[in-house]
Amino acid sequence: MEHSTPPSSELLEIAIGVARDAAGTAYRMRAEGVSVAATKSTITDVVTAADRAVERQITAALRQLRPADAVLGEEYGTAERGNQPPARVRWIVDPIDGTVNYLYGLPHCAVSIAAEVDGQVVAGVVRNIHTGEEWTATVGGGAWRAGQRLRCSTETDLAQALVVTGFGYDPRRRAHQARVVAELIAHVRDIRRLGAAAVDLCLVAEGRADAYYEKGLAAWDQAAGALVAAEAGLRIGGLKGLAPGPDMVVAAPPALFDALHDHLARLDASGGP
Ligand code: LIP
Repeated sequence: MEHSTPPSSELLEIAIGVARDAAGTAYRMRAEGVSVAATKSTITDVVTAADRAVERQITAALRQLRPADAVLGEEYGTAERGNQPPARVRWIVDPIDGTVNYLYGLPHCAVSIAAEVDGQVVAGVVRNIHTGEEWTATVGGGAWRAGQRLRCSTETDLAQALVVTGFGYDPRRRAHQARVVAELIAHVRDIRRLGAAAVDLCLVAEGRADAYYEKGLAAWDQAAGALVAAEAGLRIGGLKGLAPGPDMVVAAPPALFDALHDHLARLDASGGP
């Protein structure tokens, strides 16, 4: 096993370089025209040829740069490592987060790459494929975009909070999530459904919305974005003291977290199908 691991700043530099190339490929493939290559959990859970090509490109680049590391990607899962000893560094990759937006040409989708050391995410980059906006963070090193250190919203009143959320691909789960939104919407400024968790978390990190929550996220949807959000001052958690995860990810300024949490718990937002 690798004894010393590189500083998170070095892992971030690797992630940024790989993400920029990958976003370029995704952008070019979109311009050439994309279509649904296959569906996954439901008929609306689509994958395009670009999702697969971009993930293969990212995995190959990371393999080249850091052969001993593990890679977990949305489309191919954990990349094969032969009989190598366990890796201390694992890369968590969403080649195109917001695939439905990507398919429809909506400019809210991104390459998301996070570096995890001994189980803790220490560096992450989220790069919007269309706009080129790039959010980065390292643990203790802050969150950044375009050379600016990011700070989350200072809103303290939930009734004036702009809240971002999302819906899964399973119609029964969507119905449950819609019931939660139907109740919550009377207690907040407004709701936004933008369609890419990684970018959603980064927008909240820089105060372009006040808070975010979603049920059903996989590690690759949120690993990098959640680090950017936490380093910008947001509190990240699940419900009822649980860690953020597939059941629920809530990201809110400390002053708003409990109020939002309590509504979501009351509405059983982490429950349902
Ligand atoms: C998407 C998430 C989004 C969620 C969608 C989907 P994908 O990830 O980023 O927040 O609402 O249902 O899970 O499938 O585009 O990688």
